[in-house]
Amino acid sequence: MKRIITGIFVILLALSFAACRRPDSPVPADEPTAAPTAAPTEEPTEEPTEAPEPQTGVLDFLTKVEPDTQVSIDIDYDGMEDRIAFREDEGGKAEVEISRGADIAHVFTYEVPYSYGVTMWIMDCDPTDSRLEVVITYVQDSDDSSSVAFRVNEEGTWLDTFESGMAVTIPDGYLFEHEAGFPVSIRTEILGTCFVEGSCTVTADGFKLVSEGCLYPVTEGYSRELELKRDMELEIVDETGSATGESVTVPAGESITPYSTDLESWVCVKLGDGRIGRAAVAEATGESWGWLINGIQQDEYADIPYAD
Ligand SMILES: [Ca+2]
Ligand SMILES: [Ca+2]
Repeated sequence: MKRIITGIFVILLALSFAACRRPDSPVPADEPTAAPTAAPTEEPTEEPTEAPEPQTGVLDFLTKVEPDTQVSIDIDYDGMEDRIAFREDEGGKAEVEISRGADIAHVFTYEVPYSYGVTMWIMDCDPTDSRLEVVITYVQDSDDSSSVAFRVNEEGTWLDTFESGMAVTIPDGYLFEHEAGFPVSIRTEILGTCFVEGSCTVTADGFKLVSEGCLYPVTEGYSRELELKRDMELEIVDETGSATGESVTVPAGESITPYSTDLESWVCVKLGDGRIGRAAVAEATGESWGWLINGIQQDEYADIPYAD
């Protein structure tokens, strides 16, 4: 049933976009893949043949909305179309306006501060919760990214607004599966200022990471290697992040390369021999500032490259 409803959304959306979509606009990502969904099994199963096969290869609903577009879509599954207008003026100000079919007297608006690269998507982060999410991301004049998600509240009376400092980085043509989330880039100061890359979803409580951690980007011609000034204790983990039971002490003078982090409680680094070690991290509290690794200020371990 949900698939049928989603299908109806797509048709509605396609109709509403028909007049204004650019020819090169990406196709909504919820189209089924070319992979067959009911490939014959090698061996007969004991299940009755009329039993429905679990759907595979069907992607969840996600579509990009171009600026200066108005979309009609039912974002709260109440059977009434809602309208989402997305405007951007030449001065770099953008506005999102949502009027719900259930309450046309009250129009929800959100003003995006001066920014550039403002992008909007409508997506279904959880096919079971009778809600769609409207997500925008933008870059501020300071080059900091922000993202905002709008979602009809539990009571169905208004829209919840969730703001986040992460950047949503969904590429055109992205094949969205809600369980895997959508790609985001998040600034961290752990072992240096940089943007780590993870996957995120939007729940009734807002943005939530779904990836185990976020990976430090690998940039050609740029090394994040840090030479240790003091010994660092690490727990060796395998590629899935599971502890192997082995611990090492990387001595001062050797180098480590930041590999991944959950942005709050651990960081993994690559050792010279390719193994991955994990250390506990915590944000300093009280009078102190910065990040602690195994309870010690990270600057004591290495010269950490911070951005201004
Ligand atoms: Ca509605
Ligand atoms: Ca949903």
